[in-house]
Amino acid sequence: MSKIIGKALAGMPWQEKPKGFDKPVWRYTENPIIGRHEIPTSNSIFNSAVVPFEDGYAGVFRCDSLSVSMDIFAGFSKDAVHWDINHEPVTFKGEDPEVTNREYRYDPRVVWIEDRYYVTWCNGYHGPTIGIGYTYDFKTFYQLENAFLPYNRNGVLFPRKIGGKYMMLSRPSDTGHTPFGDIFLSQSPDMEYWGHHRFVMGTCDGDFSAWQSMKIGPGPCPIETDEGWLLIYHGVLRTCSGYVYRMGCALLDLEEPWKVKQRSRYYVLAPEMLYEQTGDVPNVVFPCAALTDADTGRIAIYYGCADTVTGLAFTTIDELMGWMKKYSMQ
Ligand code: BMA
Repeated sequence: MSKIIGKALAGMPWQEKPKGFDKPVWRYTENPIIGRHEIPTSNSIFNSAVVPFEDGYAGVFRCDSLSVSMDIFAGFSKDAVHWDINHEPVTFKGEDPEVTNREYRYDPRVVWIEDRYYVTWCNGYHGPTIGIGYTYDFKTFYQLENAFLPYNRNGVLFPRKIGGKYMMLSRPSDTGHTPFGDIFLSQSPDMEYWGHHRFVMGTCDGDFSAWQSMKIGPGPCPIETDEGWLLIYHGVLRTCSGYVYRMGCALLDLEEPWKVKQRSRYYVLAPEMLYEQTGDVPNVVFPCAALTDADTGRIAIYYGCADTVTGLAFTTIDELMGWMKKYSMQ
């Protein structure tokens, strides 16, 4: 039995694993939980992040508009299933308009660190890079300096300092639909200057684990456990009819999280339902957030489906640890 290190969250969404189901992650029966037109101007709502907030939940959602521009919107919920998403995108306060000027914003992650909620996202600044901001109330947002030079995507913060440093995973990329991508870790004393970059893990050559052979990228903020940091990530295979995005998991060392202790050879979730297989970009499951309950080891994963709608899936710490050990890369 492994243990999640963190808070209890008894009220988080949960459904038991269906009887006879033999995979480690199962979908919410009412999926998708957020449809594509849930706000008046949205073409699609997906790749979004949620956290516990006050007596309910808050989140930052990727809503592409009817002109198909990419932006991030705050939203609130009592039960983490039904969401009220603002009709206007997040605007950031900041000292330098060079930084706060919006080109495009997408694929947010949100995490509570110390005294506030940090938001990271893919931020257009002469190409994609990692934007960082924070909020106390999901009403007023403050933007910090971009973490890196372009080009980079999937900036994902750890929920606490490790060895006195803030830590962020990311996936250096290119200007387009990047045909490569490994996960790296960067460290910062102050959330502004990032360095001490470390390689975490890369793609898998050949067909040993083909679902993650073209590129990989971190998903939800890593989950602290007594055995290490549990990382849920996406992996991509290039097929003759396009990219296919699946979900996998890995276990990173608690003190030196660039060291991989365990990694799943088999994926944990793949596009199989119609809402994952068809949409603006077919065959994509793209995890960006997880709620966890330390008392029971339950995990609720929020993931984008076919770049169009948002899905919810469930697992437990023991399911993922067991799967990784049974179908290990080592
Ligand atoms: C990636 C990102 C994601 C998207 C995925 C599949 O490069 O742009 O936002 O979900 O491609 O299209």
